[in-house]
Amino acid sequence: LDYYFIYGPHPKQVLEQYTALTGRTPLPPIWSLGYHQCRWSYYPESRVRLLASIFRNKQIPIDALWLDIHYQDQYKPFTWDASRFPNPKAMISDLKAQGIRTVCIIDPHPTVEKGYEPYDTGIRDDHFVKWPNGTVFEGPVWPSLADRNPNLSVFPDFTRAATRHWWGTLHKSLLDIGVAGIWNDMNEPSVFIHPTGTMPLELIHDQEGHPTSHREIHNVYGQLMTRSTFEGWQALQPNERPFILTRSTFAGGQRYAAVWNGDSAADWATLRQSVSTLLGMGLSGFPFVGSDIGGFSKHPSAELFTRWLQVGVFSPFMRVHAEFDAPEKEPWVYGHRYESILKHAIELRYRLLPYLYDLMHRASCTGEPPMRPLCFEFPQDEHTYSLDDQFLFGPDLLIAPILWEGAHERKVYLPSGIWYDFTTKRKFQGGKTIAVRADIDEIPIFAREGAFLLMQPVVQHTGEMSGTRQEILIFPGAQSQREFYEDDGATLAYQKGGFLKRQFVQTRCEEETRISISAAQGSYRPLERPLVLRIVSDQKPRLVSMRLPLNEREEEIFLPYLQPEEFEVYSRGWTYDEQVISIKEDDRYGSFSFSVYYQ
Ligand code: NBV
Repeated sequence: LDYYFIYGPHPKQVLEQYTALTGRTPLPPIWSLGYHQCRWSYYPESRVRLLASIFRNKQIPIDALWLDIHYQDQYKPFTWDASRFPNPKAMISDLKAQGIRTVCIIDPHPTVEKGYEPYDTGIRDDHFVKWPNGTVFEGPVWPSLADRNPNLSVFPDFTRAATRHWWGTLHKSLLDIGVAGIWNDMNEPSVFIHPTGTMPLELIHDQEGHPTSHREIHNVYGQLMTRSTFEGWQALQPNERPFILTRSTFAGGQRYAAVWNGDSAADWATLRQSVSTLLGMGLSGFPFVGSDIGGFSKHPSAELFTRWLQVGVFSPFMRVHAEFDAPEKEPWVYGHRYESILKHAIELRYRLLPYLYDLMHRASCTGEPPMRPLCFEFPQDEHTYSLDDQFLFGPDLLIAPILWEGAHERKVYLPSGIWYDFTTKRKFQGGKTIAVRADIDEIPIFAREGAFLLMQPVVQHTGEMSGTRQEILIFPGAQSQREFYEDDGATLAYQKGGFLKRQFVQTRCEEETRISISAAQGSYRPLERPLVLRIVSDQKPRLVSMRLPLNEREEEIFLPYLQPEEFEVYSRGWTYDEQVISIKEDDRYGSFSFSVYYQ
């Protein structure tokens, strides 16, 4: 055993040092942070197309639809069932034209079948796990339950570099037709053998020429599978960001895949447990995590589904999923009232996407998870140590979801400092526990004094973001600052300077609040867009100005006051409504600032 002692002392430093050792999650494609709809399984093609059109007609934002094991021919990885999906390429490209990506499941169990390429090439080149006597291990998984020619499966030995490379190349057929994400399941590995549910422990893995038994490899098998998928993808599409979801992984697996916490039962105790599990995963170096919204097995009530989705808004990975015989779980199946509540929650996710994307960028640099326990930010406050039913979303938002059946209120602990109710903008003194009400359409959310939230209006998918107005919601304190990161959300151009980074600073004194925006670093520029600052304030200002550098001097331009109803229509100006000062201007990338004068 090798021991590593990580000093910290702040939890953020512990995680930074731990992830310096085990690796960090690369910046994901931005679409993968949108809303995902999945079930076991959506088929045939007409049903998938119908789903896409219902989402678009109802204007419920979505970025991805998922295909579980039934898209494959007799559960064989890297094949398509031609009767259910006669033309996957056309379907995938039609969905993409509507801003919806397709993600496909790939399990690590090719079928034993001559004439099936993964089996033939795998046997030829010695890619499968073996018994100690050298014969290839064959075990039952999905293909043994196929309707036609049920058969056993073989298992790639991902401990061999040549095997990882070969497995990676098999993804070409999927990536070539536009599949945007790969879902690695059953990679513990799961084998239908009782009572262990996995491979016999005496099986032999090559381990880069140092053979060892499955006893030693079991816990890293899933991670090695995702590594193989990730590296294969990098080789096939060198300028793309892979998106992989995995069920099994190991310390360091954050470099390759997002993780979900497996099959959840649709009950309240499991919802509560999922929150602490996701927080624990975040502290363990895995920032890109989520649970099956609505639960996987059993039938969630409309209330449970809604409360679960409200947690999902703040889970970095947000996917609804359902077991094979679970009822439908699309946002419209619970009737009009719930449809509109769920739609609003998904819209909130999209409004906060620029903030989440920035948090994922930070995670890629420091390991800090977007969804984090309070003790991660407030380690000096012992009160926070046992809180696992409320959490922070980035440094600035405190989320206190309703996790109990029938509950319309709950207790929330606010650490010391000033906090604002995100919706009503009401102010609270922290350092104590308060009681809050939250009807089924409400999520208790609090913003920390000094918070900057990078937001946008609702979009139907992430492809609509560039050129959409940027909104910065500010909860002023005496002085605070925040750096925000943006890029094209898709390619690796950011590694060569193709990003946009700038510093926002706010200072407040008696008669003035000033927001300064630094000159942009990096070469990425979104399409031309308006910038809207929203500053929470219980005082109506007298004047608002913008300062721009002008030939070594500074020019101060006073902005026109607009009535609240005019604000949407005009391209520049300011207004005051419901305790928020809104300022609109063209976004620009040199340094500039806004001053709000109260007297
Ligand atoms: O592929 C079917 C399911 C999948 O929907 C689920 O998310 C995984 O966790 N998969 C498990 C296999 C089911 C085994 C009983």
